[in-house]
Amino acid sequence: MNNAKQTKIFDYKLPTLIVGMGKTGLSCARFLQQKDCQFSFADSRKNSSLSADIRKEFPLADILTGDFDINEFRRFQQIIVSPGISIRSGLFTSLKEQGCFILGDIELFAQVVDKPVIAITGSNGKSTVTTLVEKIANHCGVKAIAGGNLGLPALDLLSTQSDLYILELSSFQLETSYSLKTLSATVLNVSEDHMDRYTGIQDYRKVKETIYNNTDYAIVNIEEEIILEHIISHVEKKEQHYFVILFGDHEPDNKDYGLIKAADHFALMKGKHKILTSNESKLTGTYNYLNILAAMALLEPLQLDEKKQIAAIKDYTGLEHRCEWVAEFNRVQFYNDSKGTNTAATIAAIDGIAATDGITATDSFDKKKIILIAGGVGKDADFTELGYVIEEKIKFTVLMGVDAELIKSSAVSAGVKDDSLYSAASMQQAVLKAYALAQPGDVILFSPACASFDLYENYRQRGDDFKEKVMTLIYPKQNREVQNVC
Ligand code: UMA
Repeated sequence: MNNAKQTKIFDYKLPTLIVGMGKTGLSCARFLQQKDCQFSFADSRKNSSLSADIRKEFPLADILTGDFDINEFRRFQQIIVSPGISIRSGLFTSLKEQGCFILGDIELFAQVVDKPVIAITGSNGKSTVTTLVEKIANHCGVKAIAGGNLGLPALDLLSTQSDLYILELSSFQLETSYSLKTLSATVLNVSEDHMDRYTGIQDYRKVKETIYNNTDYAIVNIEEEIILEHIISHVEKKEQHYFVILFGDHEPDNKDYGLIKAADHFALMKGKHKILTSNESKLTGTYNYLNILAAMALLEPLQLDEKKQIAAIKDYTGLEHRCEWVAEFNRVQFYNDSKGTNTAATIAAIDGIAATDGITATDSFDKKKIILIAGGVGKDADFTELGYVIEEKIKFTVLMGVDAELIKSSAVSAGVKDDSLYSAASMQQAVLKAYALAQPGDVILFSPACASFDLYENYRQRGDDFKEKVMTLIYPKQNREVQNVC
């Protein structure tokens, strides 16, 4: 658990090891260099994408490549570990036992930041909420900048001299943060993800919950019952002194945020006060309305002008790679949800797409208009629920990537007929096959429910590839890959 009392103060005079030569490693190195702190690098891969840039920028820094070696690591009393590397391995556990300070970039950030921080975690929607909070704050005249897991490393934000920092935090980053003090913080939701790094969902949830440890305002999703129980218990036992604001798909009490369903829309409410209606926002899907409520709750301590907040919300179009509309071709719509890297995200995307089309869930599901392209690295996830959703709501499914077979067998076990399941060896094949199966009025949704690392550097590259293949379909190039889809 995060605990300010246990935190060690980072000592810039001690030689430090930076593990991981990616974005985080680079930002830590730049930060330490400004502080005249000596550092070395370690990376278990010989050629990571940024390593060449790092070698160029820090030609004198020692670089340890190849398998991590405890004897080499032992020379350092401080080790900054990038989020993609688990600190639960025997190597880091024993270094910790030997007194080594193991931390992440967020801990370094926490020890120097002198402006308010809003922190957001959750299995899904965290990038949407993070960028929405940033947009609202700026629109209301607060100089705010967002980063962290979102893409711009936290330490890089400091040079912007902002008045408010908004951090999207992954569970990996929370594991190596101990003293982050926040103005407000939230766990948006918890569903199975990264099960290759955790012993189960309880373990994963426990790490996510540490985001509340040192916050003034705990913004809690009322549907996350286990977290809510813990929060109430901390308040009752006076272990924590935060204000608690709830948000959720419910009629809210006075200080809380909720949704009230009307005939063809939702009212987004703060207590009895209607903030706006769902059809005034460009975002669709209940999960997105909850994201808006969470963003407003997170900003509540700043007491911003409500009219300006609403104007910013109305103007917010959502994120690239997150249920992003790509094109319409012969009355077939294409959506890119490459950021849907777990089953809950993909299920939410399927529901959201139905709402986007202005068709009710029942209509859409009876007629089954959605053709899903999914697959990639499953991260040891259980695809059972996705199988049922495919059976109930998806017309055809095209699967690709290393764990395509796992999704296929879950779908078959849920009762999906074999002849509605297809496999593709590449994105181009997947797009061509999905389009070949589509009728006018259908929607092709690329929402992989998996990570991208089998075929791509990251979800952005994967989403860009999907969009490029859709564009090639619409505006054909001469050398089109030969179709070979089974
Ligand atoms: N590496 C090793 N050994 C390993 C694994 C990785 O040496 O076993 C090295 C790689 O060779 C590479 C470096 O570590 O040189 C990469 O470090 P990293 O994986 O921590 O990635 P960064 O480039 O530092 O990016 C990280 C986050 N990545 C991960 O958490 C996996 C980025 O989140 C984040 O945007 C960035 O810091 C800035 O804060 C990405 C992500 O996929 C988007 N996050 C996961 C998610 O959203 O589900 C958690």
